[in-house]
Parts: sequence; structure tokens; C-alpha cells
Amino acid sequence: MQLNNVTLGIAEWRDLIRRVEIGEVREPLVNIDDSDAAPWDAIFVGGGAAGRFGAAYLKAMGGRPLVVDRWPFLGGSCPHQACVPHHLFSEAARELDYMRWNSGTLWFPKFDDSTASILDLISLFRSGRAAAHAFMNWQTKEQLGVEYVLNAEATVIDCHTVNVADGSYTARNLVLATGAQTAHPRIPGIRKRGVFDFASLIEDLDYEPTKCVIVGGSKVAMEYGSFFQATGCQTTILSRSPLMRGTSLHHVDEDLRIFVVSGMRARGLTVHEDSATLEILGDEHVEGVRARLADGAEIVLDTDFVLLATGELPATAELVRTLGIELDEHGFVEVDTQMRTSVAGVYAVGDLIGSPLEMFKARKCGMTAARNIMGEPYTLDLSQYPDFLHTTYEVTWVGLTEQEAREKYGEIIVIQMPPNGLDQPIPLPLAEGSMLYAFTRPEITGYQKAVFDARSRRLVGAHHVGFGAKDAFQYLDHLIKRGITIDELGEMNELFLNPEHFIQLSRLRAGQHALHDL
Ligand code: FAD
Ligand code: KPC
Ligand code: COM
Repeated sequence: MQLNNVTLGIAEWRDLIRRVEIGEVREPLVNIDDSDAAPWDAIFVGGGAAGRFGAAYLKAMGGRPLVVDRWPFLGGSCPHQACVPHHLFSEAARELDYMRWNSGTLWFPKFDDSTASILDLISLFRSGRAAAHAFMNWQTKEQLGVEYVLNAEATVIDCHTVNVADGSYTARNLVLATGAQTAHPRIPGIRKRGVFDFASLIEDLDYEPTKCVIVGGSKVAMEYGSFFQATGCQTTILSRSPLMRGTSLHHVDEDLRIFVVSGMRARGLTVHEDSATLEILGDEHVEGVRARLADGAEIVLDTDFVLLATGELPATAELVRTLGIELDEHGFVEVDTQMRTSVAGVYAVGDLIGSPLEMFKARKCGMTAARNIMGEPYTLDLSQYPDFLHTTYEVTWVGLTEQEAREKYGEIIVIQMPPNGLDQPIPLPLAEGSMLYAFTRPEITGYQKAVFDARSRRLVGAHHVGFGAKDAFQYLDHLIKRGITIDELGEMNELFLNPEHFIQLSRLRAGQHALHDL
């Protein structure tokens, strides 16, 4: 279906995507300007965050990109199965937590979790996600002027050629951007009905789970587990390593970790760290999970719902076979800091190249590939970035942990809230999202810590559990890279009451010639 000469509005895109999804439209959705004889500078294989942003950047620089995606929309897994549902679930988890803690007080009704349904929220997401899909297609075509073929599987033939249902395309360069999927562990019984990963959960769940076991300790495990538990679905996490201390998360401060994990337990989640999942039990449908705990004891957990959250891997077999590209030791495509693979003219971007599996990285590697293809050398620096996850809290961090900073700088100072050594819990930190708790349950308002190199007086790490500070960490990351000091922080202007109290707490110490902890 050639769409280049027509302008589809959001409603028309939604309808077209729906027609593809119900099987009414099967052909590729082609947005290519046939009158343009210019060669393609790059074909982006996959139009998720990495491919779409790479193509948009390359186009903005005056190049001609083509994006191919097997789904009938651009944007990839983010609006379809990943970030957007995750944020919907995490917001629900937070709301439910709030309703539960405040149940029967002030104007809050007695909380009844029988009305909180996992299936309802997934159905709500599924029926609404096409709005984001439609916008991605509209923005990419009408505003960004990027050409694409959707609803079309791409097969890479060689380093210049990609076959798509409606023909073959050649370009100066290829940018591989095909993403990653849940790596299914080898556990007997894993194919039973009732065992999901983040993608099949969205696509296939058709019953209300009554109990849940999560295999794995990733961000997805913590985020989805917190949501399931908040709906009243008794949830157990079986994690091979301590949560937030596995290989996938970096720079997690131990005090922050303890606040987060004990907060999950306080809300009724069972977390078995250092455990092994041995078998998924049941006839056709899952009925239980057998596991070995840290102390060696074996247990059987009754459940009708298992979520696999053991991390992700890309599908690379075909790319290795046709192109001979090299993989790293974890199975991701090996690239240099300019996103070049081992094959000349072939770039790889996004989840396909491995950690961190995050949007900023996916989009920025797309941009990096585009700039290098267009002859403007650019290297992607991933040595420091801000990170976050949700439980019923928002958890954010950037830079070094207290321990890492002590090892690196020797002399450091720590400013934290609440401070150490209090004889009873205080309602701090305190800001929007925790004001009611301050007067009812001061111990759950949050936790935060800033770490400074005592000699240079520079901020080297910031850590936060609470609400509303995620945005600040995007900018704190930048300020840390620019070397912001405790003195400069003290000169900033807080919007009191502020979610993270770093500015005013810095001001309480900045007058000291020799800095002390607070
Ligand atoms: P994808 O978005 O997966 O895009 C790959 C594209 O390639 C797809 O559209 C696919 O259809 C297409 N494709 C694959 N093979 C072919 C083929 N042969 N032919 C044609 N097309 C093909 N990150 C954040 O920063 N914030 C979050 O809140 C967040 N939440 C997340 C929640 C969950 C549950 C998960 C799983 C991940 C989350 N992430 C989050 C990570 C984020 O979703 C990914 O890092 C990001 O989507 C990766 O983008 P990508 O373009 O590399 O891959
Ligand atoms: C949630 C959704 O619709 C994805 S849209 C991304 C919007 S933006 O980052 O402003 O380009
Ligand atoms: C956002 C998808 S949901 S993309 O990164 O804008 O393509």
C-alpha cells in the first residue's frame, strides 16, 4: 500500500494499524518517494527507538534514510510492550499503594483490592496503545520526512542489501536495529500455559492471576512484581542474586538498595535472593514453582501465573550467518564507540548491542551511527548516565555510590536524608507525593543521599527513593559531568518543598572550609 502521496491523520493511522492487526490488511505500508532518485545513505533494519531516531537524525543532516519494520508502526517495543505499559503499571502500583496506606482515613474509602485487576489494566493498555503507534507513524512521515516500509519483515542479504516483501533495497550503509527479547532460562516446564514474559503478558493474558511467581531479579521483575502485589496478587520474586546487585545494574548504593528492597517486603512481596528456580509445575497450565532457597531448602510455591524476567538477548543467528558480524561474550553485537560492527559499512544500535538496555542509549546510538555515516565523526560516551526503576516508589541514581566514591577519592562527605543516628523516624525527605505520609507514616517518605569528593568539593554521586525527582536526575547527570561543587549547588535555587533536598542541604555545609557529613 503506497502511502507517500497521502496524508493520514492520527485517526486514519489508528484505523490502518487496527486493520493490519486484525488481518484485514496484509501488505507492506510503503512510505517512499518514488520520484526521488537519490541513493539511500542508510537502511535502518528495525524502526524502534534506535532505528527511528537514527533515521530522523540522518534525515535532519541532509541524508536519505529508509526504515524497515515488521510491525505496522514505528517506535518499536517501547510504546507496544515495554516502557509505556511499564509506566502505566508503575503509576497504578503507586496509586494503589497510596490508597492502601491511607485506607479508611480522611476522605479515603476503605481500600478494597478486589477491584484492582491486572487483566483490566493490560486490556486498557492494549486497547489504547495504538494512539502512540499512530503518532509515531505520523510524526516520522509528516514532521520528520523519513521514508519507511512497515508491516514488512526485512532480510539482510549482504552489507548493502535488504530484502523486503515488496522488493530489494540497496544502500551505502546498513544500520541494524532489531532490538532484544526476554532470554528464556532453561527451566523444565517453562512452556506451560500461564508462563509469560513482558511481551506475551501484554499480548496473551486472558485471565486474572491470583498468585504470581517472578523468575529473575531484573528491573522488570521489581517493577511488574510491585504492580502485581499492589493489586493484591500475592507475588514472590525468585532472584539468583540480590536485587539491584546483579550484573545488569551499576552504581547502586547499598543504603538505597536496602530502603528499596525492604520497602518491597513491607508491602507484602516475598523476595528470595540467591535462590534457584528448579521447575515449573502443573499439567497444561502452571500450578506451582519449585525452587531452592539460599539456605539450600527446597520449596514449592503455589501459583497460576509466572513472569519470566531474567534479562534480554538479541536474535543474531541470521545476521551472523549472512554478514559474519562478530558478537561480544554475552551474545550482543560487538560495536565500537561509533556503532561500527566488525563488517565495514554495517552499524548496530540499541538493545542489539547490549547494556544498558535503555531508551536514551537506543536513541543516542541511532544518532551516533547517523553522524558517522554522514561524515561527522562522533563517539558515544556511556561512562556515566542516570538510571532509574520503579517499585511503588520512583528510584533514581547517577554517578558513584558512597563506597565507590570512598574507594576512588579516599576522603568523601555524604549528605543524606534522613540522617544516620536518629532515635525515631522523621518525616524527611518530604515533598509532593509524600506529604500525607509525613504525618502518618514518616518512615516511608523516602531516602536520599548525595556524595561529594571532599578535596575538590565536587558532587560525584546522587541517589534518591521517593517521588518526583526523576527529571532532576537528567540534569544532575549533566551537572556532575561539568564538575558542579557543593558550593555551586548551595547557590542554586530550590523550589521548596523539593523532592530531592540536595540544594538546601548542600547550602547547610558549603560554608565549611573542611566539609563534614550531614
Ligand atoms: P526495539 O524497540 O525492540 O525495536 C526493534 C524493532 O526492530 C522492532 O520494532 C521490531 O519489530 C523490528 N524488527 C526486528 N527484527 C526485524 C526484521 N527482521 N525485520 C523488520 N523489523 C524487525 N527503557 C527506558 O529508558 N525507560 C523505561 O521505562 C523502560 N521500560 C522498559 C520496560 C520493559 C518491560 C522493557 C522490556 C524494557 C524497557 N526499557 C525501558 C528498555 C527499552 O524498551 C529498550 O531499550 C528500547 O525499546 C530499545 O529500542 P531498540 O530500538 O533497540 O529496540
Ligand atoms: C508514549 C508515547 O506516545 C511515545 S511518544 C514519544 C514522544 S517524544 O519523546 O516527545 O518524542
Ligand atoms: C517512543 C518510541 S515510545 S521512539 O523512541 O520515539 O521511537
